Amino acid sequence: MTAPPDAYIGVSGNWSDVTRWSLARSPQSIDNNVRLSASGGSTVVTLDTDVPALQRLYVRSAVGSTMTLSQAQHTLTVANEVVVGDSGVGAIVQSGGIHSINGSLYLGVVAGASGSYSISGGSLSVSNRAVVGGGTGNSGGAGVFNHSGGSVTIGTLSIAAAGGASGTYNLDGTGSLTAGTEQLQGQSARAIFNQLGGVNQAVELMVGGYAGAHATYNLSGGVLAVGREQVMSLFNQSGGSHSISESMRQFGTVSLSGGTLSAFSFENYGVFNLTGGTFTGKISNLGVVTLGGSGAVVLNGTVENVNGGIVQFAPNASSITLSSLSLLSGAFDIRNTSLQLSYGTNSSFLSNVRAMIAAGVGGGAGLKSSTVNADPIHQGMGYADGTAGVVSGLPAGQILVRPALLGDVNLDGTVNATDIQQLQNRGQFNHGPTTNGWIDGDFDFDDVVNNVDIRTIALSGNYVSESPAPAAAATGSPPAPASGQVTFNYDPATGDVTVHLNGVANVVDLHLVSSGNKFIPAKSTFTSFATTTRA
Ligand SMILES: [Ca+2]
Ligand SMILES: [Ca+2]
Repeated sequence: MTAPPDAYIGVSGNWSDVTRWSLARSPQSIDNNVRLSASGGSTVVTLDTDVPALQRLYVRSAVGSTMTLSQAQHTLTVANEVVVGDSGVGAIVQSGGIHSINGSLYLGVVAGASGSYSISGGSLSVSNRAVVGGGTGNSGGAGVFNHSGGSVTIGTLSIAAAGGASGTYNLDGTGSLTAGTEQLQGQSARAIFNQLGGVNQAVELMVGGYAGAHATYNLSGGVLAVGREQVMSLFNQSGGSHSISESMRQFGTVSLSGGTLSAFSFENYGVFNLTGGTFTGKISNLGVVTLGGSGAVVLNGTVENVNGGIVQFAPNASSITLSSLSLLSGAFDIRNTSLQLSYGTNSSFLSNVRAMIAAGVGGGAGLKSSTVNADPIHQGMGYADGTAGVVSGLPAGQILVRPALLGDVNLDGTVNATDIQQLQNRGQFNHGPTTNGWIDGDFDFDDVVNNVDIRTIALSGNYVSESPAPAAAATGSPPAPASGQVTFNYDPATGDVTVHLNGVANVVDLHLVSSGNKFIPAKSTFTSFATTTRA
């Protein structure tokens, strides 16, 4: 049996004033629909008594007027749902007391209507859904939740849940929000969560229900602690503490410019901008990670590129210095990806990068490549400054770091006579006084180019002769190379490998290593070399 609605009528007053109610009594638990309806101006109903469990409570108004329920004390319990703003403008203002909803709360339910909930003290609990902007159908109005104090506990928080609905949750001060799931949906209008302070704890946080959703979480202060998090649109953090105890899956854009962000696991499929603040954790990067900016960046963990992920420094060259990027633990793993660094006018950048690579190669915190580490015989951490003019297409002011074949000093992907020529042109072989780098032929980061580095090339087997094999080669008579240039020639017809010194006098040893001990010195010819055969 359905009881008739009980409706509050007239001007501002107290809940307990029976003369204000259409049934000439205060609402009772048998009332299915209790309506606070303002027909003109601004009407405030003050809760001045405990209210027995109601079925449904509506706070609404005619267009152009406002209805507000004010609670500073007492207990208000609703068994089914509370609807604020299913027409006109509705508001609940709570500064104390207990408001318990054993169902759902809706703010701003239909197009053109708006509903707000402002809490600065006391407690609100919603066991099912709290919808800020949207109702049970497919349309919605504007919902706002202002939370500056008191505690709010919600089963599922949905912001801008329906098409056309917009919703904003503002958390600040000493407000405490605890929820099972928080969804910033933003189907066609925007869902926004602004956290300037307070504490927000959720088992699961979703920023944007799908790719292209209009959802934004802005964190500038306070604490956000979640178990799982998924971002499909925007997350901007400029301050505060943001921790993810389980997993973050990021398909949109996450920007960290201040504060702390820590994640047990962080999968980046979208764009992750670290321009300031501290990130702690491991980033598995399948998208784009951009490091550096106007603020100091601390990366306290590991970046691993997976399947084509890009890690790069921000293009704002002059503001980036390596001293503002700290790899406190773990490493910056570029895997098989090229890392291009814009350093502007910072003249110490190259040596800093070189030091980070050396540290990473040595196993410490630094730049490293797990691809290189898995194949140390053939690969090394190649790097070059565009200013040197030896890497094609690399402009001045940029540094390229990439896994490279040992010996590929010009980073073109091949070790051939061009690289040997570059070694000679750079003139750093056994030349002590200057610090040497990859482009000079120093592959072991000891600052000098010597026999150890040359031996590294030889042992790698990376060298390929790109001299075209003329017809004469088939007869075992390769063309004579230029004077002063050591070359290797491989004759595919005979399998012979011939070393031509061509007047170079300082080659002191030559190592030939075969797989399976099949190399037979007695069948080889050595000219101008002493040979040693290993047992
Ligand atoms: Ca090369
Ligand atoms: Ca060296």
